[in-house]
Amino acid sequence: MESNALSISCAGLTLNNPTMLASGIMGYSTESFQRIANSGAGAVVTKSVGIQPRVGYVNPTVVQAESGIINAMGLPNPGITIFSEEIKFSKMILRVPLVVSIFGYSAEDYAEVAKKASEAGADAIELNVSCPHVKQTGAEIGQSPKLLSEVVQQVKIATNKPLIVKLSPNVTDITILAQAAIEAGADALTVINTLKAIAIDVETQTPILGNIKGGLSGAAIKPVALRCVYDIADQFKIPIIGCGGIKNWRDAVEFFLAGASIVQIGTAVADNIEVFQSITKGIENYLRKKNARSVKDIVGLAHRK
Ligand code: RRO
Repeated sequence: MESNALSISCAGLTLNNPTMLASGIMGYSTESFQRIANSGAGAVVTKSVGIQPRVGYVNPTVVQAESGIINAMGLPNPGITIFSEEIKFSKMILRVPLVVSIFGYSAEDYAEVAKKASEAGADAIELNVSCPHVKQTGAEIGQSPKLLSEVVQQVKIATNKPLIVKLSPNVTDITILAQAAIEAGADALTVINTLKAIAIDVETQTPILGNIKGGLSGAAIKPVALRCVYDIADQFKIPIIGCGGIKNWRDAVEFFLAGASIVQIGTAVADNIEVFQSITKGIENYLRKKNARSVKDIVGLAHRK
């Protein structure tokens, strides 16, 4: 095994190890990015930011489910003008790549936010076209090959930073959306955002979340995420960032074997910020045991016929 077996170059980004903080968890301040980087993440992704500030949905915004959580935060964010200052500040301090997640209500919005985030110093842009529960953005764009294609094309014109498109699992065939994103110029795909879900309280006999429905994340969605990665890797050559229920090295390795080159960790970070280190150590041991020189050596191996 090479000494830098864990480092990975993918879609124009180079990471010391193949883990990233997923968007949505601890994602707004330089201080929290720094904490995540110090605990061993190879890169961090911000919470999604749009043109205007949004306060998000009323509480409760998160509820525990079996083997996961359901959230409906509602895209709370300070808006790109204020957030640009945080990006600039983070870039002075952070020693891992900073990926800025963005959203909009039109292709023009997405392009404007991407341009401002890039000018502020983002190392890459992740397009949130997959939030399951905010109207006129997110999955409402990412479920339509035509709208998705328009957004990706406009953002491609607005920035020359690597462009990562985060796909929704709430579709009939995720490969159709993957194809639209790839043909429009995506450099990588993050697979997947949360699954649309609901929790109901039997005492009050009402939905628990303020927004009624939300997105399920955590261990419960891992097999679905893994299948989505597998389906896309089966058809396309694009770099894939696996996301969904990864909490230990074994989960991460499953995603590499399915075709991902990097994994994002979200829900598991809320329980244990040290998760990046334990996953990285476990991947390193696994590569050594299998005589693999790097993560790249095992990417997609589960597709061998
Ligand atoms: O903010 C949210 O409620 C949210 C977003 Br933007 C997303 O992409 N996925 C999710 O589960 N929640």
